[in-house]
Amino acid sequence: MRYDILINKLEFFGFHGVLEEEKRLGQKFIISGKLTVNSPDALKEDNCEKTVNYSEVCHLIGEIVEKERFNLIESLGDEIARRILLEFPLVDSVTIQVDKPWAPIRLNVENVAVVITRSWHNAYIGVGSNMGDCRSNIETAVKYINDSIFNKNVNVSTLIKTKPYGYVDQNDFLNGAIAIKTMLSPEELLHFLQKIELDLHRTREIHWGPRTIDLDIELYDNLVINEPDLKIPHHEMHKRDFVLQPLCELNPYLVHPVYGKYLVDLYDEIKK
Ligand code: PH2
Ligand code: MG
Ligand code: MG
Repeated sequence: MRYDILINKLEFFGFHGVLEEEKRLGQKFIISGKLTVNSPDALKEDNCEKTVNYSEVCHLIGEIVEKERFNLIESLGDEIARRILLEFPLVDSVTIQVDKPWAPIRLNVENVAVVITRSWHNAYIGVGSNMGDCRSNIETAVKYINDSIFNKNVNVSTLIKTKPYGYVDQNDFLNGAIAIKTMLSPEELLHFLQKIELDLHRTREIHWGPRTIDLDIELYDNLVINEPDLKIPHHEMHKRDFVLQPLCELNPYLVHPVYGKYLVDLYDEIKK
């Protein structure tokens, strides 16, 4: 059962702001939020253990607003949303409004505010390596993904040795797939993966050429994105056995959002 918990106008005194006097004198911040909870049992059992205790959420918000310091109310709102998602696993999605009623703008204004939403998304990442110690490169990339404060539930498929596809004059690859729950947007996830590639000394000399690590977003929920530098689903995933085989091991009944077919069926088509 999915339902919403609303928190209206929690008041705190904090020291967030860009101006020196805001950091020194502090001011009032008012937080409101909507948490979407997914709990199969809370309503059936009438049991607080099976839901999200709003009192704990309010105290967590207080800790952040009163003890931490941000320049932007955007950053404050995002930190509150992120911490609620991480600390309350039954929350799927959270929207936080931060009001700053005393904002020093030398005009009469009732209030300025930001509204930030963060949610858990299911993403599937294809991983490949054919330079250096391939297994260790992939393990390092998985560690980066696991350690990120924006991800949870990281699952890695079996790693398989594959022949190079496309540009064939290069070493065999080690390939796999990684399933994650992430609160990063698709663009943020792309940048996060590119940063890992850079840290692992990925260079881009030959298109589709040898690489220490390649991390591609294959699927992100059932989203379709067609931007010059970001295509989801990965535009070649349905043709590649080294992508489909490990993905099918993790979840054969994922549906490709463009072709509307199960991955296991797409994999059968290219195996023929
Ligand atoms: N990646 C490519 C090009 N060709 N071939 C295999 N076997 N595995 C890969 O990961 C791979 C490839 C471009 O990303
Ligand atoms: Mg690739
Ligand atoms: Mg790539």
